[in-house]
Amino acid sequence: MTKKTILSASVPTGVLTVGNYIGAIANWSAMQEKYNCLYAVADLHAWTVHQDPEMLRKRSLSFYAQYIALGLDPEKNILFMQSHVKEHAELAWILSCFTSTGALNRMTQFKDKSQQHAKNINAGLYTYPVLMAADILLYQANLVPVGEDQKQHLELTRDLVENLNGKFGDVFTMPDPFIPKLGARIMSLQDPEKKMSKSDENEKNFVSILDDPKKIMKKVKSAVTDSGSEIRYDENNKGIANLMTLYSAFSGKDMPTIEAEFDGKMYGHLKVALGELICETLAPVQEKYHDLIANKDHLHELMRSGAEKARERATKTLASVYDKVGFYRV
Ligand code: ATP
Ligand code: LTN
Repeated sequence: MTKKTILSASVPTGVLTVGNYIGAIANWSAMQEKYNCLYAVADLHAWTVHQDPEMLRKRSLSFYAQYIALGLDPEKNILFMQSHVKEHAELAWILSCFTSTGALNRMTQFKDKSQQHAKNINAGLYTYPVLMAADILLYQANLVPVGEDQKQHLELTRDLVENLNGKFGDVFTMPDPFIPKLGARIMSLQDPEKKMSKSDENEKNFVSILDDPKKIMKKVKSAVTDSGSEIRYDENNKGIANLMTLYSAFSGKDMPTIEAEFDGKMYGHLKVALGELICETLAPVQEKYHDLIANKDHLHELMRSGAEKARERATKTLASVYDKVGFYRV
């Protein structure tokens, strides 16, 4: 049986957080054995909001190295930089001609981000979901692991597949979203009502993959919790529930086991145990990251090879689309 294809990506803005790790990258690496996986650093998407060019370049390399340090094996997965495969932009153009402005107007991420970046509501921000559809369809992905917030973009992708396959025959594979279980949504440390976000301006809200142990302990210890003291999982107690979710994700223990472990103990005990667990887990990741980043030539080699493998598939899909839509070929 041929393996199914998985594609996902994250945008190199801000810093990768433990939220990204638990909600995305840990799931990605769990799939590397069973599926054909492609994971991109979506640098083209980054420019939908303003970027400092040098910072973007640095972050893109850093994200790529963090993917590997967090467990994505470049031998088992195709790891690549989106801008290294120019077919993404080319297919996005075609797809944009089949996407109605009405559909784009309904995208909640566009509405949210337009409010956040009111001075820079650019056409790229508007057509962001079309580029994302191109990312997915170029590789004929069957499954797309994404968070709940990206489901609407995937629906738009599915509508495009229906539309184009209806007009031109089977051009694209219909992708399904692959949404991890709800517990995997990590909330902000200072405001557990909102999700932990990697581009949050307040760095106390997140633990970054590259934070040093002192910082991690400090951030976890100062996480907002309610005034109670009992360590019980209760969705209404968002602060403590979030710390328990993190503890569960990092330890692999379920909630009853965690409740038993902290029976009769205080919030402070859980915070210290969680902080230490995160530090322990991230120590080898950071070590690997620093080794990788010290050898840029090796990383560039991996990037070139990833892009080459990605391009092999992408050119096939794009050629077939160009044929179907009637571009003159010689
Ligand atoms: P930003 O806040 O900059 O928009 P983000 O932190 O939401 O970014 P994305 O690039 O949108 O990160 O997402 C990368 C992946 O990480 C997605 O699959 C997303 O669902 C997942 N992810 C992001 N934040 C969390 C979180 N707090 N908990 C669980 N998963 C998350
Ligand atoms: N929009 C996504 C990142 C992303 C993506 C993709 C995810 C860009 N291209 C293709 C899955 C498939 C996000 O913000 N998480």
